[in-house]
Amino acid sequence: SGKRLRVLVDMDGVLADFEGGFLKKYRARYPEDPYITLEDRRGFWVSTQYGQLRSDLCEKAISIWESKDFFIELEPLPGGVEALKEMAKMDNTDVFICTSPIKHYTHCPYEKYAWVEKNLGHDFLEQVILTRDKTVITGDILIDDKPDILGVEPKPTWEHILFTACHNKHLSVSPSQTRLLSWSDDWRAILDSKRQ
Ligand code: UMP
Repeated sequence: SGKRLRVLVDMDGVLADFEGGFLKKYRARYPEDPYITLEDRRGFWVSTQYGQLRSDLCEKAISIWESKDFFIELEPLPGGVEALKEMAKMDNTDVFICTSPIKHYTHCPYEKYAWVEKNLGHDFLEQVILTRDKTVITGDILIDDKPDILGVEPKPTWEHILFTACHNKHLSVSPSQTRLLSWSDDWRAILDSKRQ
């Protein structure tokens, strides 16, 4: 009953395995350099933690996701594609993929669309929102692995559901913050709790 539910779903770290894809390609390209295991990842910004490990590693990390084929070759995270397809078929539910492209725009925006077409199908391209500021996008729920989602709108319409990732799993978040531990977790109950 009532109005439609609008669900915004982040891409990197929620649908696509950014961290796993990064580490694999970083180690292949810089085999002599130190790296951070996924177990030891802390903080949203990979480049910041690599820069703390050794100052030259910040730009080496950035070189990985600025490379051609980085974003298109990311593996889907377990259950994400299936969950999105199911969500999109639900009554009174609108699903959008809401993702921030990097500013080095040569490959990333194109490959994000190509990833959606490859993994979710051509029709799902209608649901893609590329934005560097998610606070200006209206929705009921935003499922995202970034702990702090800030922008020009101080009161976004959506409730942030924190999707657990290697970099945020140790964070103690506020009691009011809901987590989705993985796509095996009860995302349907979270959606239902937001329906009027
Ligand atoms: N990203 C960086 N630096 C990092 C980690 C990620 O620029 O250290 C990029 C990858 C994604 C974007 O394109 O930031 C994050 O987008 P969202 O997951 O917030 O949509």
